[in-house]
Amino acid sequence: MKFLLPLSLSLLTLLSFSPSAQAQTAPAVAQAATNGTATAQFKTSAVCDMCKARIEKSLAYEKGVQSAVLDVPTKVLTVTYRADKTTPAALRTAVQKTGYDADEFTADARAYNRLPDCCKKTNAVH
Ligand SMILES: [Cu+2]
Repeated sequence: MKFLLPLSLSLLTLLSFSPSAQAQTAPAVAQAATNGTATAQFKTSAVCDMCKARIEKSLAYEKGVQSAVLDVPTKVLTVTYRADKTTPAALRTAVQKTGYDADEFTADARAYNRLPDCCKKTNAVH
C-alpha cells in the first residue's frame, strides 16, 4: 500500500490545479443565476400530449419565457422565465387563457370551450 501514497499525492496535486481552470467558467454560471432567471410550476388541467403541445407553445410566446415543459402524467407545467420580464401571475394567466386551470385558478371559459373534446378536463389523463 505504501507505493500508492506518492501516486495519490500526485493525483491530489493534479486535482488541485483543475479548480483554477474551472474558476473561469464559474462567474458565467453565477451571472446567469443573478441574471434574473427563475422557475415557476403550475398544476394544470392538461390531459394529453395535445394539451402539452398547446400549453408549451402558448407559453413560449409569452414575454420573458425561456422554456416551458409540461409533464402530462403529473399535469405539472414548469416554466423558466426572466424575472425582470414577467411574473408567475402573468404566466398563470397565460395558462388560463390557453384554456387550462393553473393551480387553484380556473381556465378561461371561452378558451376552454374551444378545446377539442379529448382535451376537456372531464377526461382522465390519456
Ligand atoms: Cu389534450
